Amino acid sequence: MPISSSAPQLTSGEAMDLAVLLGGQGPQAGPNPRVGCVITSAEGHVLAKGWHKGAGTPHAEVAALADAHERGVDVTGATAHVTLEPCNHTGRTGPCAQALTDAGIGRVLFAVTDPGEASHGGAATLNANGIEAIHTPHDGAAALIRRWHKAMTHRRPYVIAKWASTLDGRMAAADGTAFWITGEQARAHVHQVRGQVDAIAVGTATVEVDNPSLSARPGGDESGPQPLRVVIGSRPTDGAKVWRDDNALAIHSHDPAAVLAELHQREVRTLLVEGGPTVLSAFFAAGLVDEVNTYIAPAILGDGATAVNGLGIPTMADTLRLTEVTHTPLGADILVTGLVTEGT
Ligand code: AOF
Ligand code: ZN
Repeated sequence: MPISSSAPQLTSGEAMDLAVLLGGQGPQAGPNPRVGCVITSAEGHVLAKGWHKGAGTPHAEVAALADAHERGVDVTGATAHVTLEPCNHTGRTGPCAQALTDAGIGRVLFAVTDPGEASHGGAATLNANGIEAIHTPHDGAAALIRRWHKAMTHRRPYVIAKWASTLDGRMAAADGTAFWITGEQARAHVHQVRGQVDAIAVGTATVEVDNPSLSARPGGDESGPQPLRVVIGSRPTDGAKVWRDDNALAIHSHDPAAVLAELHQREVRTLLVEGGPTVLSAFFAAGLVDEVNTYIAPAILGDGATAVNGLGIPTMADTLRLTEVTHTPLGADILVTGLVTEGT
């Protein structure tokens, strides 16, 4: 099919921007990264586009090649702009480095090197096949898979610690009641976040006291991908709501590193740790929190459990400070997020 002269002509940076936008349409949760691919002619005309829709579905490059094929577009000698280095392995699907080679692609620009133990090395394979594969770093492409990338390089899930507290840092009242510290908007936001992670962990005490369902209810009802429900600790919690179906897992260990090792085995890439204070504190003490999401309500309790305790920080100079901080008003409450960079 001839390319119309009115087709937009993109610089390689613009083609990668477009690949990032496409990749962003993929699911945030799941074992695989979000990846986009744009194939252009030597002049920068877009020939084909594709993105990865989740584990088990075609990778971005294969989706773009299928797009070209369906529309009868010849990609011989064309340039593929991919947000992640093409994979080099047969996992749930075949190796993209080979698919690009077989399709006659002339050049590959990729933004992030694949950290996967089995999947990395696609650039070397392409080069060996006589196809120039160039690493062209791109901030948007790195941001697209920031959590997944950290999980893969650290061989453990990316950990987000989440809690709701009063202005004086209390997660619950003295009698243990914790419903509801924050208002409706903040609670709705939590459900959005739950839909973007692979698993949610709480301790047995939280299951006993709150009997949470730990589902993602972004529109009020359970919908979209549901996280694996993980209960940490050894106390029995039979009959609790978390056990309503088999998308749940008990881990009889109090060691956060052991919990994460087990979840990594299960291809959990992002974990939301929702409490209570014992579990949250254990993850902080172990240096195994990557990100904090705190919903702060304009309320004061004066008594009751605080979210994080006993970190052994003796003086102000040693305060655990967050970076890349965001503040989002949610009704009367405020969401504060930030990254924990220490020890990473
Ligand atoms: C790519 N393009 O679009 C994606 C890649 O089990 P599989 O076959 O789906 O392989 C998963 C691994 O492949 C994943 O961990 C990551 O290293 C890479 N993902 N690679 O070339 C893509 N999604
Ligand atoms: Zn691939």
